[in-house]
Amino acid sequence: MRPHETAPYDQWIERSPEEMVARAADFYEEVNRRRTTRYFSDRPVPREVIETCLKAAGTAPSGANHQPWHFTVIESPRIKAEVRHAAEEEERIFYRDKAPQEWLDALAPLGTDEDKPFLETAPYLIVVFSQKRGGPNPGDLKKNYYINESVGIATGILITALHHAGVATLTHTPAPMNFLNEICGRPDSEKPFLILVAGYPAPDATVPVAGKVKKPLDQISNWL
Ligand code: IYR
Repeated sequence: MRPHETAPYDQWIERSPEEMVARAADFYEEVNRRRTTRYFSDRPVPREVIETCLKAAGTAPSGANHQPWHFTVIESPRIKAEVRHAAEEEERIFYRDKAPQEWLDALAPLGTDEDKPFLETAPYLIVVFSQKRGGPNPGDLKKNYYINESVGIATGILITALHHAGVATLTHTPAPMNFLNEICGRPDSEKPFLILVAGYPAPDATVPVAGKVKKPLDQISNWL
């Protein structure tokens, strides 16, 4: 191995097998209560919650530890309205013209459509960008690696951190999403990855029954 600076792994906490079993079960029970909803309340959520969850996302593993992500948090009602307007324009084209029937059929059980009021109602829109170039230090312009994998993992941690903190989310991916660079003032070297709508669910929020159906363990795994 080439010489590199090391430090003891001293933040690791050893757990007994019994504790591991219990913690795994507790965590499963908690994440299994997460649902994606399209109905949000406008009740405010403390900014510190979002900041801490973003810090959690920023701990994600990434290609060469380049951390190829950027999160723009939109709380301004004016800018949220701009995002809604642009997203609905794209979505109208998607639902009316672009989407093949097979895709529309796949979405039917989820009840999605071109109306995206949640983009204005929810207190925060977190726009996740992936970076083609960057590096661990400010100003780095090195090539990034495994960008989608890295940003996907960070986004997964962000969704889980928000859920754990008591914040509901909706992953929204208008296509194409280039309009987000302009609205968020991000460079062309960054690509919008998705919008995470975040806030309290509306008091009368619903979730599609089809979204509750998760494949059982024997359908998502095998052991050799
Ligand atoms: N972007 C569209 C369509 C859409 C696509 C998939 I795949 C979804 O899981 C949900 C929606 C929209 O946001 O409505």
